[in-house]
Amino acid sequence: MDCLFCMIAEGKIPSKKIFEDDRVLAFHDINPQAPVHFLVIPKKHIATLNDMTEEDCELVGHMTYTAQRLALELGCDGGFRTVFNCKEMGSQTVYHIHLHVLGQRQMGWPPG
Ligand code: IU
Repeated sequence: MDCLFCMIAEGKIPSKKIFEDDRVLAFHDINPQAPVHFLVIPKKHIATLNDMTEEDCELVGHMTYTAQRLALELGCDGGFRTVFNCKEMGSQTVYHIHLHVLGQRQMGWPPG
């Protein structure tokens, strides 16, 4: 499949891997926006959050739990930001869902 994050999940394109299991992969973002900035992706191809179905709920819950666990392992015990960008208006650029995890700096609100 012609999807960059599928190829990263399959190990065909290298990434700075943090964690992997049978369902998800976590790796450092190539263009970090915070001292800690990694992505959690499902191995299953889901293009956008709008393409998620009820059967994906457990998978997305596992992505969220993985994000929390790794954020704490990387020292973000004071808090961190998680973001799913969805489609053009949400600034999504890679069409394979990914949970951004940003930490180790003070976040602002509202986001840009
Ligand atoms: P977005 O939510 O789709 O805008 O985020 C895509 C992210 O994927 C963005 O932060 C990129 O820096 C990141 N990324 C990456 O880590 N490795 C890549 O090969 C590519 C994008 I292309």
